Amino acid sequence: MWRKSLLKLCCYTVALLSFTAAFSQVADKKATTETRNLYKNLKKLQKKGVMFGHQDALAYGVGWQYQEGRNDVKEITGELPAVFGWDVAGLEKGSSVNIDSVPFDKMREYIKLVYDKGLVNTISWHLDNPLNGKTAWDETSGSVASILPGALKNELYNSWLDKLASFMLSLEGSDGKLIPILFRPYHELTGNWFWWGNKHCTPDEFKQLWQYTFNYFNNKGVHNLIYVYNTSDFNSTEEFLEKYPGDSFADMVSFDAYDYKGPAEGNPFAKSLNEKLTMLEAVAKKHQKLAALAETGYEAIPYSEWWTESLWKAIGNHQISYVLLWRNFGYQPSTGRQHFYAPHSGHVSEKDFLKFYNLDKTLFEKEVSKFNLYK
Ligand code: BMA
Repeated sequence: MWRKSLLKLCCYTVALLSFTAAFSQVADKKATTETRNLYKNLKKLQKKGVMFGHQDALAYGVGWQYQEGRNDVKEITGELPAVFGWDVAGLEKGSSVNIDSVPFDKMREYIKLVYDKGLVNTISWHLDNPLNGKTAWDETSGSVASILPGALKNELYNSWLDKLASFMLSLEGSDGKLIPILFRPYHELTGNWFWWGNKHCTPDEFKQLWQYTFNYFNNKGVHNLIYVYNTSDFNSTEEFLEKYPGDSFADMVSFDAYDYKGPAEGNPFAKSLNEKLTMLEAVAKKHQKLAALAETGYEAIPYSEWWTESLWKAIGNHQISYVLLWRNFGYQPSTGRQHFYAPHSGHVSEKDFLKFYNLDKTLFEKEVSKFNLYK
């Protein structure tokens, strides 16, 4: 009798373990060991705190460009961010530099440096419109439909994916392993400003595009990607998930949100960010996915307490893997504005940023590299 019960118990345990294992697996069934480890470890780390990320952070900052060892956040805190964002727009056209003039050869070196330190790389793609050659901000409806199998621009799109695939496969760490990347294509999909955006394709077309891209990379042997689904604004979980390609095609759910107004009138940014994070967390929990605030910031940070009074008030009670601040370009002649989102030494929000940095639950270079994310 006791033998039978023991057998039953064993069966239950095995079933439970495989159920849990299935949930902690990356969408790409052939993902490399390092990619699988990263995913599994990010899930653990998400329970400890939120990693701080910054776009293009090793390439340039406010008042400097391509100076080895420099980084705006490190010059304030003594530590690098934990997550580094890169954008590969331009790669599809065979350009040697990206949309913001970062040479791809340098980007590859930075990505390696980040991986060698045990930190995290994420890639977005502001790709041109394959239908008409205009920029990512072109709003021609029907563009998504034009690159699906059998449609006019499918071959062209394939040739772009080939270029991206070779780039992904050229990312190698000092240990000779392929570097895992949090890949966030077709971002801010609920907005209307990109050709893949909300009004410009149907949910079905968008899902087809995502699944096609996923399968294409898979067939090309690209197995170092963790797929990040990303929206801009949304008012409900249904709206957030309207174009979600399915649990077998995504690993992380995320959105982008920027502050344009500051703390006046009840801090609308913090209030709405907090509400959206509550919805995001619910989605992440239900679908057993990682969660992130994939882009945020208040351009030039005119509010000196923004880090603790706005950002942290909104995110502090939520479980998210990382928060990424957009790029520190500096003065942008095309807009006549200062374009930066993380502080630099001497900035009015420096003191407050140090408070944010010192919080137990904000994670930077040291804590994250100790975590051995790829092992
Ligand atoms: C935008 C701005 C642009 C940039 C683009 C792609 O939000 O920062 O200046 O070209 O992202 O990185």
